[in-house]
Amino acid sequence: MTMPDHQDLGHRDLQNQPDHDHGALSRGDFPPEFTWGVATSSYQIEGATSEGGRGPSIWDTFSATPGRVVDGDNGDVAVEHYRRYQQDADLMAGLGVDAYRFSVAWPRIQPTGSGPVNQAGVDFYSRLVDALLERGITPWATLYHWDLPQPLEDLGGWPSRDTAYRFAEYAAHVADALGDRVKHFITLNEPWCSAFLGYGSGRHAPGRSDGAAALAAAHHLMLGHGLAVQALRERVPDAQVGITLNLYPVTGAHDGHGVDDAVRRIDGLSNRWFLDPVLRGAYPKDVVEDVAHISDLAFVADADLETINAPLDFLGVNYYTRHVVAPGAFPGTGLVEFTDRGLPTTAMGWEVDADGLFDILTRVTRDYGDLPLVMTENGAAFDDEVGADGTVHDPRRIDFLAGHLAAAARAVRAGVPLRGYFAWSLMDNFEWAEGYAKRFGIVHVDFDTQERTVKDSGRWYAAFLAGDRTQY
Ligand code: IFM
Repeated sequence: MTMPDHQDLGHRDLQNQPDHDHGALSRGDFPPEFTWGVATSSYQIEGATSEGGRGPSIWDTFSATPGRVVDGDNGDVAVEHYRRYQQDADLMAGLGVDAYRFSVAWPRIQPTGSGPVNQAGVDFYSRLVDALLERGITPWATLYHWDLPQPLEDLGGWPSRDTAYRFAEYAAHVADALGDRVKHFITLNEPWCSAFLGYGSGRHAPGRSDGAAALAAAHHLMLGHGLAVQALRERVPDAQVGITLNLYPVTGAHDGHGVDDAVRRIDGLSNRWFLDPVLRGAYPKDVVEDVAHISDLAFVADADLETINAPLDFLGVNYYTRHVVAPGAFPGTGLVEFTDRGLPTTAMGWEVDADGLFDILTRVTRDYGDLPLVMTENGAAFDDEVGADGTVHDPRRIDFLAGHLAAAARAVRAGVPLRGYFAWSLMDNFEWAEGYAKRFGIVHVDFDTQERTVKDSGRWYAAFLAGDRTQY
């Protein structure tokens, strides 16, 4: 099917598109130039944390702290991608993907977070990029997927303004080293997680629990993003540059009193707190009021929002589930409860809600305009096992992917300028605070032997990419 020019669709009702072609889906339901890929991140797959001059990151420190990660797991070995990147590039080529989204580990490029580059670190990513290009796979590099150099955390971390400037310098180094071959850059992955899980709830590294610090971290992450966009554009003028946000449709659990306000609050903090500065150059006023008892946002300096609002080539959207909310037990406090609706869940306990993908994509286009969107992550964890015959049957992951791709195709038909889709993840890996207990890969990894086995879902994705029409 051909993609209508999105400019013509600005006034269409994005929510009321007919759901034709129900029951079968193929790559042909997406625009011909659509990018199909798989995604990973450095700390989750590389291992070799002490090799090649890499410095320590906040995730090394956090994982080494008892009680922080399930089973005391860490990324020291992970899935040995640092050593096995050629084999992994072969896997991707076997799947038939167009593109690979990986992240560059800041502590490999600058072991202390500032100063000159560590050549061994640059060389690793250079070899990886070459391995991809040799196989016809387009590299998409994320600059920050959560592995902040520990020395920068020791100096204050993301709540400190200086970290934003260090990030821009690091971005410039990566652009200088890889920009001759890498033309797709994502500045940050999910700054909501870095800020609010890292500095607010303490569930992620560096494990701090301080609301004011979390808000400052969010601001400096976005400032770092804006500065990095400038650095990338100066050095790689033909680069496509974006940022990846984890976005959620937010729905009320019932129609009762206070539900609309609960929805507004969670949508504000989960989505608009990042979308509005990045795409409109302003913080949402209602959320500024919501958080006033935590922070006066004195860290927002003149012109910061202009920097954060740097023009982008695309917005990366990571989608996993919907938030369903209700007012909490203490009326008037603004506290909100997260509930579920009894839908099937993944091993993460997240409800499987493909319609939510349609809802969030159409919402972003309706509220923020025609910026191209790329699904930079979508996938599911299930308790996969290798069968006696050596295969991994994961029918629920196939259903998940097919259902979400169908929702994405529907969004395209509704006029959303969606340009790409990256399955999370290429292979099982270190799932942060969950350690190795949650498997998101379309390729299974035996964490003892490092053997890779393409799961049924990987075979399904390969067949889809090869043009097969599949039922969903
Ligand atoms: O594994 C993570 C990834 O690093 C960021 N997005 C969500 C994934 C699943 O939790």
